[in-house]
Amino acid sequence: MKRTAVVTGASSGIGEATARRLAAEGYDVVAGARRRDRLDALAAGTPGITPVTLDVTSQESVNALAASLGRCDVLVNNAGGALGLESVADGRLDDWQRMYDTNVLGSLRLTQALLPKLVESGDGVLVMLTSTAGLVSYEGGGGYCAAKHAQTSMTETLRLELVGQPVRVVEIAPGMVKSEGFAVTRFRGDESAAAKVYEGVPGPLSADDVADAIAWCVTRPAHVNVDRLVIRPRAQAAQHRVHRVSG
Ligand code: 8X3
Repeated sequence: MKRTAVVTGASSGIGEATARRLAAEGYDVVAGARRRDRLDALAAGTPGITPVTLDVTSQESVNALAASLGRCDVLVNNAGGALGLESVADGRLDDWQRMYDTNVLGSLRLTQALLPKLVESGDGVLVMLTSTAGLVSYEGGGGYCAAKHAQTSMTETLRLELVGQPVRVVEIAPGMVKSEGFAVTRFRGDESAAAKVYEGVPGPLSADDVADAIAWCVTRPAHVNVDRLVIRPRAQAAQHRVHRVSG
């Protein structure tokens, strides 16, 4: 029986790359996201991927996904993202709410819905895509750092609560990843502001780099739990210490 992996936020960036990579590793991949047209294109070009319309902020949508699955061996909670770079003083409540709802509660909804199947698989792997923003704080990061810190804490708690059960809990915390959409969403569609994030950085990570790390973690033997994998480009020694070259 082939193992099944569910990947959320699979219509672009790290989620899409992870869906492709896990399919190449031999998993039946259930790729969930809201943008069905993009999922269909992904599935059409990659054998082993089943597209599922999924809104992680809707309990109904998450329940429907869970009910449709015969099994689940791997869950990659990737859906989420950043909105805005305002200071805490100027932060927009609706942005903070949205970031909490997608990054934290979205992961919680999927985890609660699929945990029984992960346990049942006998070797379940739950992967949480957090961020280095879940480990440190930075100016303008307010709502995103708060949400990612919450997700990091939830991941640690889960690992403690699940000890003794056949489920590994893996946290992947990427630093600077130049992926389609992340910075553009954060800057509310301003492409040139988004491009500046990566300006002069020799070799920011790609979505494929992160997918590679995820694939490595989930394909370790069942007794090996990679608790947290922090992955940054060589040019980013720390959140504020980024090497840039002028063009
Ligand atoms: C993305 C990393 O530095 O934009 O999760 O917070 S950062």
